[in-house]
Amino acid sequence: MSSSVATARRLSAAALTAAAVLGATALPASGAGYPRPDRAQAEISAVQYDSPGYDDGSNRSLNREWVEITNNSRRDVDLDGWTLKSEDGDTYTFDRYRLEGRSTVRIHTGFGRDTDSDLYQDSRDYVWGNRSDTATLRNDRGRFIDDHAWGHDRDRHHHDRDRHHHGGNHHRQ
Ligand SMILES: [Ca+2]
Repeated sequence: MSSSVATARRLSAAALTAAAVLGATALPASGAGYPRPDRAQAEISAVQYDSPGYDDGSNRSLNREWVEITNNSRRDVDLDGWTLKSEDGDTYTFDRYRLEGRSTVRIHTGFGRDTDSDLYQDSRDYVWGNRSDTATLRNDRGRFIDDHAWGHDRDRHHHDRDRHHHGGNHHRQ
């Protein structure tokens, strides 16, 4: 195919058009022949930290704290053995769960009955920090897939750096 494209460059405009059609026909085949099996296909798409309303510790409140993971590929992703971890080390391990292509699963903190779209950590306490935390997703081999940070974490690092370089800066909230 590449040799015919090279030849086409030396042909007339009419022949070029014909060659372009040929080239376009050949394109999908070469595109599909470029596999990326190790590409991360799942990501943390949303986090509802700080359950809406007063944190009374009820199961209802715990379940309104959640993390969502989205599979952006067309293929199912087997999440069995994958982990979702907080900065404190609270770890949820997926158990025999497949996330379908182009779909999202919500992992609630409290108790509940797992479905295809909703999973439950069955925790009696909040997992995600209201002020700051990082949710980290790793696969069953412990390989980093994605993380999602919020709150003061990055500010704090900057703050510490600022204090280090400028000899104290306590004005930031
Ligand atoms: Ca709250």
